[in-house]
Amino acid sequence: MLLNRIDLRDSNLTPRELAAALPRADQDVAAALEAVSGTIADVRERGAAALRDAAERFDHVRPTHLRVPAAALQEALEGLDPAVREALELSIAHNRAGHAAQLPTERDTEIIPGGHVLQRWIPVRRVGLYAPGGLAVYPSSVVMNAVAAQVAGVEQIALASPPQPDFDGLPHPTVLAACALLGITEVYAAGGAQAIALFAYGADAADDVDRADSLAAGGDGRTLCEPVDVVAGPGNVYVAAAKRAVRGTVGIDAEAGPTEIAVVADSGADPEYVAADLLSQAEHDPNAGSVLITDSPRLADAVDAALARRLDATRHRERARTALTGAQSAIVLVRDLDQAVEVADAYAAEHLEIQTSDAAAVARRIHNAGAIFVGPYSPVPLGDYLAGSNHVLPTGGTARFAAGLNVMAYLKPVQVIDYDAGALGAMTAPLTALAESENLPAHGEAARARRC
Ligand code: HSO
Ligand code: ZN
Repeated sequence: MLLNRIDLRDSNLTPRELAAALPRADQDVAAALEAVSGTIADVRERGAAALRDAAERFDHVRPTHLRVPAAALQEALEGLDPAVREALELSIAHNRAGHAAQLPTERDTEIIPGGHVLQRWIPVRRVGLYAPGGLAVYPSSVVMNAVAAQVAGVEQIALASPPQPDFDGLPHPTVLAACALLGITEVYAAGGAQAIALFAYGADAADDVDRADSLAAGGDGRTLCEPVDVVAGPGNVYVAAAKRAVRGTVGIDAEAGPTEIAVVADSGADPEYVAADLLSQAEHDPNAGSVLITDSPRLADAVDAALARRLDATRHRERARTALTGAQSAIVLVRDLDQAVEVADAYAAEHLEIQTSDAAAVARRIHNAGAIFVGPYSPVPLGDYLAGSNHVLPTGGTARFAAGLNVMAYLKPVQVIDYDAGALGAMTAPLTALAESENLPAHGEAARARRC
């Protein structure tokens, strides 16, 4: 057997015991926080000079251009494989449609005659997006991050991605090309915690190249990057730690952990589909989690066998095998679909597939998942690229309380209070009573001063 088995068919666990029984990778953000604090302080103090030193140390290249020149973005777009370009354009179009559906509408409520509260949704002005460049390069994540911000109405979008030794210290050309397709022109060659610090605190130019790049981009010739209001985007544990460190100075979307997939499947599911989907997320990372929840021991055996076969044939078999055989992956045997739903909710997967008869009805019963994929023809990789849904999703069980990246990450609900004299007059007595009860008489005086 490839995957661990957890047999819950005869168990009657409390919610806490159930959560502890389920497999999960742990990610020590607190330890990483210590590791990144020096880098963050250095970027805050020395700006661009610190970014170059950090790049040399962590990315093994000293970038000439920290701000990617417009010509490099254009060149990357021209060099992009036409099939990839077409696919990225399709992904952008689908995501625009999917995210437009998330936009909340302004609503005015007349609380009392003449007294209105208007609910507005105001986009943050400036965001910094991070696109990782470690084990894999993710132009699709550029699309996911940026489209949500663009649909939300964010005015200024900057993006950072690690400098690559093979590309002259610029970010990967596919990432640059994706930026060009999205109309993002402010791009930095910066990775890891240093990129997050750059966005949180901004940075001054350090040398003549920085100054020339700033002027060429319409800047003041002194500043490399202005601070942003929100930092978003996935990354490794150091990026997660850096986000934790700057949270409060800026808004952040979430701290991403290793990716994970759970599949709820019954005896009618196709074991090849289930195995292929479990493997698809395992290829991301040796720490990725793949979990099958099923009431059919026969399906469990068939999926395990299919996985073993597929694993031998797949390109990233080494890291996928580590992921699938690790303690974070398992087949969980349950009594019935009711228990399957209970287990899926307790696990709160980043991605949850439902491959059962009447999958839509089972999906409706789920409370906790970053995104839910219904039926045999909605595999997670469809959501990773083209479904029109966002693939930046809550990991590590945080789907109990957190959502995937969406337009709300970039919008602030602001209430606008607009009362006329009659409406204020009607509120003056109860307002005074409450102010006196809190021993704040000047509050009541502010209302009475209007004499209405
Ligand atoms: N499955 C990943 C996202 C991704 N997949 C990017 C391919 N590229 C986390 O949701
Ligand atoms: Zn993926």
